[in-house]
Amino acid sequence: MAAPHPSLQEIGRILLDAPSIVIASHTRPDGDALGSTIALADTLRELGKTVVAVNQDGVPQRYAFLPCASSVRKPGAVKELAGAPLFVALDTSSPERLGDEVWKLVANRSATLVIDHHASNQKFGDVHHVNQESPATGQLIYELIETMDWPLTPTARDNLWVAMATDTGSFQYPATTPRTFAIASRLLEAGVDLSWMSVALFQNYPFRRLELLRELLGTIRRSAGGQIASWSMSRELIKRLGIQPDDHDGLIDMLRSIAGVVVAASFEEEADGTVRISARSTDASRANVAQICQAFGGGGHRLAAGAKVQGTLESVSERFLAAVTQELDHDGTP
Ligand SMILES: [Mn+2]
Repeated sequence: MAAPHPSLQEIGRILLDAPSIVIASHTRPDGDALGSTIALADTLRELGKTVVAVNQDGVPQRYAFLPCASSVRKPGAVKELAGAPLFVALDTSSPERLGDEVWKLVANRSATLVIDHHASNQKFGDVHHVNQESPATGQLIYELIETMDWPLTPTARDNLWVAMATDTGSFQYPATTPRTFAIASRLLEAGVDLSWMSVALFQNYPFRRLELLRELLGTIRRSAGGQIASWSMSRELIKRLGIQPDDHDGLIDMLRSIAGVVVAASFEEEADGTVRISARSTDASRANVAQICQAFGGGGHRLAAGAKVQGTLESVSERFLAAVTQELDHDGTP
């Protein structure tokens, strides 16, 4: 295969040379995971390749509107794979995040190609294109398509828009660059229906999301002199309201957007006796949440990271808040 740090040209060549390809992204997929998966799969199919797109958790209701969403299957629904496929893992920093069933499906793969933008990427494949400067994996897929002079299909266009719009927090997060806007502009020129897209993405939530928010607001905790804001989601609450994992996508931004907050944290009690931590930082120089979450067995980006930790809601949140407080103290600011 190619050099350890292959160019997009080399990545494109590897994809073109593969007789068949399986593309997957991380469990509990977000807009970037699904958008890049569908966009790359559709582009390669347009080029005549045999492509299977999978996600262990399938496509959540929130993203069912994505063009060709139904082309992403759960691994169990894939009956047969032709030969030894090239396996492409998108937007996924560690092998565990793909899920066991995906690895089982690609047991006879010829090689693993990783395309990602997480700084914490563990380089678990044979060939890696990891660019942590990129605000979204979708932006890397666009660069690949442009570099290779491949056609931009309407499906790829719309899915790349969703990938970039969601992972940049509607083009607001610091990783958003002039290049991001240049690509967004090209996607709009190519025909993205912006108002339809915005309604589908941000103005079409189920009522239970608001019911959840009402409850979460009652659990808000501020610590470290208002520099940390957090809330907790108990199993009981999740069951009572019938909350789906994607129902609270982005709600944590409400905590992050409070004046003076450096770290926002959300704690979610899981059915398996673990607590899922989501953390956001407003200032990477004061609190790098990827680093803090790594100490808890997780990972992510400097400003957005997470972990899954064994323990009760109370014990895990106490430990995590203590670690964040220490990090903020360490910085020397009161
Ligand atoms: Mn991403």
